[in-house]
Amino acid sequence: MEKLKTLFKSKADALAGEIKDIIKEHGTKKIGEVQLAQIYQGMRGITGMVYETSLLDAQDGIRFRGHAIADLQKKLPHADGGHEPLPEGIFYLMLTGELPTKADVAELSKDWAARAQNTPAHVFKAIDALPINTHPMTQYVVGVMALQTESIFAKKYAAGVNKKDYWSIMFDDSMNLIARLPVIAAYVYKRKYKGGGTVSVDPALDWSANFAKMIGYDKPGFTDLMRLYFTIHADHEGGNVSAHTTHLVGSALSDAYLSYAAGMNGLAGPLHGLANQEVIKWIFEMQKSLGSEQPTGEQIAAYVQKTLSEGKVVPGYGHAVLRKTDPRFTAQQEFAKKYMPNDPLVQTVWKIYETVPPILQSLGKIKNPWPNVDAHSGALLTHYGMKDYEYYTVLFGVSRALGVLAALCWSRALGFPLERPKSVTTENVKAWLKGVDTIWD
Ligand code: HAX
Repeated sequence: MEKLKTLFKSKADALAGEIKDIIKEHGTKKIGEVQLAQIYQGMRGITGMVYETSLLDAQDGIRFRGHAIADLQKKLPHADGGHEPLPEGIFYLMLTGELPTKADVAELSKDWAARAQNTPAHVFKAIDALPINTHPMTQYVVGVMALQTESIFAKKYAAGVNKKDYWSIMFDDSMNLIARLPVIAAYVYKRKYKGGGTVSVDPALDWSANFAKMIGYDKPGFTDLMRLYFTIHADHEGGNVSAHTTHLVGSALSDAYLSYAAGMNGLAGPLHGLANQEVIKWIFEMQKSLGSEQPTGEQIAAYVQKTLSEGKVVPGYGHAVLRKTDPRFTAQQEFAKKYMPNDPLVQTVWKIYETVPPILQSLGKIKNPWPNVDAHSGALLTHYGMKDYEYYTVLFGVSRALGVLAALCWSRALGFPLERPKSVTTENVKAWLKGVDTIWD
């Protein structure tokens, strides 16, 4: 992978120079202003960090280095016989800003398969120490944390390393970690749902095909679904909980393992990545409660009202930034239209899509009534037989590694400092409102 590493470094050096000049010339210019409500309400809309790998537009959705998902489905290399982009390609794109060739992507597949060999036994032992009913996300994060013994960054930092070399050891750690994540994820799956067993990587397969094979899902279509899934969940600019957490923890010079594990703990929250399990759970509960596999629009509407009246959210709907249907939802809907248009669960997801937005809109307080990425994925996985919905967020987590670790390489290469925003107390705020000098003035 020397070629990719060298290409990344050349891009990073060029950008680091530009950033230096930008700060020197324009560093005192203001970007927006912060309103009091924003600091109480989750810092929505405050531009507060630089994150190179992707950018989210409220109307158009995510752009990976300027490319929309629908374009990338055509522009990124596919596996022989496959119809969806290989996630290796989106990693290459996020890391370098360049679209990879088929050969670039094949090289990455081979490199990751090689790095994934001989995952240390203590990683599996650490997972095995947990009760079997432990949530798969917890088992996954414990596996990642156990693998931290392999961090080159941590070892070299302890021995004393020049800060100019941080990028290189962050790159090596990121590549090793990404390579082994499907192994950890597959081990957790087999342990929890298939009575256990070892997992091993086939050097001839790509990252997604290896994962599908390790978990025992070799049905036609599932591997391609994994390629699409791992591509579209990879990144969503820097402010979302998993990306921001990884970035924040990494800013303390925590290594890739520590930083990514922290991000995964954020992904495991129900308002973020866990929403994919919540969606399918909610649909199964609705079907059970109504005694119907394919409820009508009226039945769904009544169930949505019941959910809202119980003080719960409708999972899979709404977004902190997006104000339109998530293009990641649309990409999955297109996949379903092509391969499983008559699946009753898929049709129910589409019926929910017709029914929910007007109801949420009518409440008058929800800024985005449209579906997000999590509204569709469970129906696709269930179609291929994967009904173990508590596992779904692990799949999201494997994919998210591509974005947050590419971004972490950028943060170290650009020498981004420790992140440390200012906080205030309500006492401060009240004093400030009365015109008293406060510590932030
Ligand atoms: N169902 C019911 N109420 C909702 C709602 C939904 N789907 N989405 C937003 N609201 C409510 C909020 O809870 C909030 O209510 P209160 O004022 O009573 O606190 C109000 O509408 C305003 O919220 P908002 O400004 O529109 O949305 P936020 O930026 O605060 O929150 C969330 C964004 C994604 C957290 C929110 O839409 C939500 O809870 N959605 C359901 C959970 C979900 O699908 N999460 C996954 C999001 C995508 C993602 O990260 N995937 O990993």
